[in-house]
Amino acid sequence: MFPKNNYLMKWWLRVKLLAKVVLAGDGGVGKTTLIHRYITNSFIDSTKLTIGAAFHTHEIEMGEHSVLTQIWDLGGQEQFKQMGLFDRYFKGATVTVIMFDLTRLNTLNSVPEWAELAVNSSNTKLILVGGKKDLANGITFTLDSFKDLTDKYKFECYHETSSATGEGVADVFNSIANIIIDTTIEKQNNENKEKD
Ligand SMILES: Nc1nc2c(ncn2[C@@H]2O[C@H](COP(=O)(O)OP(=O)(O)OP(=O)(O)O)[C@@H](O)[C@H]2O)c(=O)[nH]1
Ligand SMILES: [Mg+2]
Repeated sequence: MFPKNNYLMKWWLRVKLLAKVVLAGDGGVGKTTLIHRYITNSFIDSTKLTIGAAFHTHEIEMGEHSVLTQIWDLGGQEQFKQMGLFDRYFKGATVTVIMFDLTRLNTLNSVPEWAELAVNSSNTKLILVGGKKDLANGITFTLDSFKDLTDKYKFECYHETSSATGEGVADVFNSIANIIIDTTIEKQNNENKEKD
C-alpha cells in the first residue's frame, strides 16, 4: 500500500529507496576505477581486471532522500561475456550504466551489445558514460552525438568522466539516484491507479 498523502509519501520513500545498479562495458574502460573514485574519492592507477563481477553497496544522499544502491560492477573481458553469466546480474536492475573509453573509441561498438543484454533481462533505464576524459585529448561528445543509439535504447543521459581528476563522477551517481527516485514514484503511482 503506497501513501497518497505528501508527508507520508516522503516518509515512505525514505524506507523504500533501495535499488540495483549495474555497471557494464568492455574490459579496461574504467568501471572499477569509477566506482572506487566515487566511494573513496581516490584514484587507483593500476586496477586488476574484474573477474566475473564485484559487488558494492552505497548510499547516495540526494537532498532529502537517501538512496541505497546495490552496485554490480561486471568484468567486461570477452571471456566473461562468452560465458553467458550476465543475464542474472541484469535481472531486476533499475539503472544500468554502460561505459566506453574516450581513448579507445572502438569500445563504443560494444555499447549496443551491452544494452541488449541489459534490456533483455530487466526493465532497466540506461545511462551512457565516456570514461578517461583526462586522457582524451579534447575528444568530447553529447547525447545527440549518439542519435542511433539513443533512438534505439533511450539512454536517459550521457556523462563524461575522469576517475583521475574526479570530473563528472558525482554527476553519474546523481543521475542514478534521480532515476531511482523517479522510477520508484512512477511505479507506485501506477500501482495506485490500478487499485483505484
Ligand atoms: N588516466 C585515467 N586512467 C583511468 C581512468 N579510469 C580508469 N583508468 C585506468 O584504466 C585501467 C582499467 O581500469 P578498470 O577500472 O580496471 O577497468 P574496468 O572497466 O573495470 O575493466 P574490467 O574489470 O576488465 O572490465 C586502470 O589502469 C585504471 O587506472 C581515468 O578516468 N583516467
Ligand atoms: Mg573492473
